[in-house]
Amino acid sequence: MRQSTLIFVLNSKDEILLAMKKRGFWEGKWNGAGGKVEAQETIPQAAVRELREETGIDVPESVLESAGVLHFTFEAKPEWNQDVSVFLVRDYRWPDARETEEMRPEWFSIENIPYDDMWADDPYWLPRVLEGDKVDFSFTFDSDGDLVEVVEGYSA
Ligand code: 8OG
Repeated sequence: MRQSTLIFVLNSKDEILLAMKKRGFWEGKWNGAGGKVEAQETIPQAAVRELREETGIDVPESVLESAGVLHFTFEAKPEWNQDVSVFLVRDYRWPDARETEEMRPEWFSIENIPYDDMWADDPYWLPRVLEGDKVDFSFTFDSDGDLVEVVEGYSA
């Protein structure tokens, strides 16, 4: 199974860093930083690398807080099926994120997360992650790209 990472950075002003993908399949959606774990990497190493590549924010592995796992099934594209390890970085201060070729980062109030322009499953688990819960969900998308099944406690 393909392994991916997803990292949300929080600052001390109750803001969350989201990034707008500028091109490719996820174009036009806000999301955390993240991506595929390469063969020679551990999951935390991949999280640190993706965060740096996509936002310019460079943190040590020790500040990554594990926030759980999300399992995705794409009925029309099984090769996209993946397990995503979610991480939080809390109380991040400096230096600020920078725009990269791939991503345009922006800080949002955690009271005002733009769920309408995010993945359909995010409202199920992101609020819980922000409350400090460790999440464990499975989401299935059908061939139209619609979210058709939500299962909590999938890995248990
Ligand atoms: O490298 P790749 O393009 O596969 O990376 C996909 C990124 O998107 C990775 O960080 C995991 C993340 N991701 C999914 N599905 C979902 C989802 O439903 N919601 C959110 N917020 N992120 C997702 O692959």
